[in-house]
Amino acid sequence: MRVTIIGQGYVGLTVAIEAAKAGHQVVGFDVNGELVMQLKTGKSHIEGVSDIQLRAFLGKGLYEVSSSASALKGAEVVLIAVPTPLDKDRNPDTSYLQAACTSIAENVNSPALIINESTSFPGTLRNLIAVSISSQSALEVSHLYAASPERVDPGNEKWGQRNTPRLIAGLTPEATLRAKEFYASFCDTLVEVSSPEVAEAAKLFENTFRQVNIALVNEFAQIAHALGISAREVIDAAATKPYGFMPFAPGSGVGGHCIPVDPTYLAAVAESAGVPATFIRRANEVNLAMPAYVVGRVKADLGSLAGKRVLVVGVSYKTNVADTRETPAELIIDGLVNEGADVSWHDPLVGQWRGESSVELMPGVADVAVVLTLHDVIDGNDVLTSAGYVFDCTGKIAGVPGL
Ligand code: SAJ
Repeated sequence: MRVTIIGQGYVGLTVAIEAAKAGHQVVGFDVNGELVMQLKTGKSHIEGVSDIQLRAFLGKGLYEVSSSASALKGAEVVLIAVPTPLDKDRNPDTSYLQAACTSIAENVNSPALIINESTSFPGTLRNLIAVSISSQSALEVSHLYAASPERVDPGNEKWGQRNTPRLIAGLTPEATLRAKEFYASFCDTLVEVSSPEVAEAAKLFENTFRQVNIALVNEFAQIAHALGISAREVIDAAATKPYGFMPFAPGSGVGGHCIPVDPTYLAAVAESAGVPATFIRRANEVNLAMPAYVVGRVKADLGSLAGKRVLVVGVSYKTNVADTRETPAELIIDGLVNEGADVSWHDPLVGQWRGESSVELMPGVADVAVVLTLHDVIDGNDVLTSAGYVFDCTGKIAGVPGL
């Protein structure tokens, strides 16, 4: 089938390649002209899609990419895989979804199956996407609508599109059927749920579950430190319980495009329905306060940080990825600078960030090293020799203070 995917980020490009592998004629549409030019040259920008794969499907004519919405014309299936971030006030920002609906309304002039993969609040497909497209469509075109929230974990070598169970529900039985037929071509396990709202809510709940448990372990880490107990040893001890427990690790905060964001979509829709989401909001606050806690712990150990050379090790939001979205490193570096420290950072996966370059990990390069993310390529011993004092948020460097 002719499949057009709106958004060629870590979700859209991943699904595009999987659909091309299944023999679909895939067109990727992205408003980012630079990204489109890069993809046209066969250069991937995400873990999990290699340049070789990209070039192979470009060469076979099974994948093409465009920055023009006219690429949507003639699509039989349109997948929406655009960002659903928070705005500057940390409220849900559905502007990318709205833009995608306008592109569809203006270009998809024959009946198509419209599937939303972007994470959003329950009711988005029914009350935002379907309404927006039909109200903007010049012609009376009756599309089918379904929701199937993305479950892409870039770089995860165990769970990919084929073996990760996929939730599916359409606004009509025919839409559900057509969506299942489409995904069956590259997903082994399809889980039909009773409505798109269930699928949308499940995605938010999956990640809110993760966020509140991370907040719990972050709060516990502060309690354990105050009691002079190793939080990680306690967590490991609790994890010996073979049932009813799932370990999480304390960290410098919660970054990425999912965990800091999705729970706020759930809280917002709860409050719009008149139900307070105090627990979810509080968990967000605990995680957002971790950068200040980390700076406070370093300052408590060293006294004034004024004039100290501080090296932050690992600025991406999690191990072995180069993504810096919502990374706690930003608040931690700003907090250290506010204390008068002379801050530099080392992250071989990121390289360039906020107009600065990663510095080399050299012996004695700093007075203080604060480890936020320890990629596999970073040797903990090199961190130990880089500074006289090391504070480790990852639990991977023995014998130094940390979380
Ligand atoms: N984090 C902790 N402690 C933990 C786990 C994570 O502090 O115990 C922090 C990480 O350092 C990071 C943030 O939370 O800053 C998010 O980490 P994550 O492991 O949840 O990674 P993400 O954001 O890539 O989450 C994605 C999600 N996948 C989808 O939404 C499809 C999430 O549901 C997955 O569980 C997660 O990947 C995964 O397991 O890799």
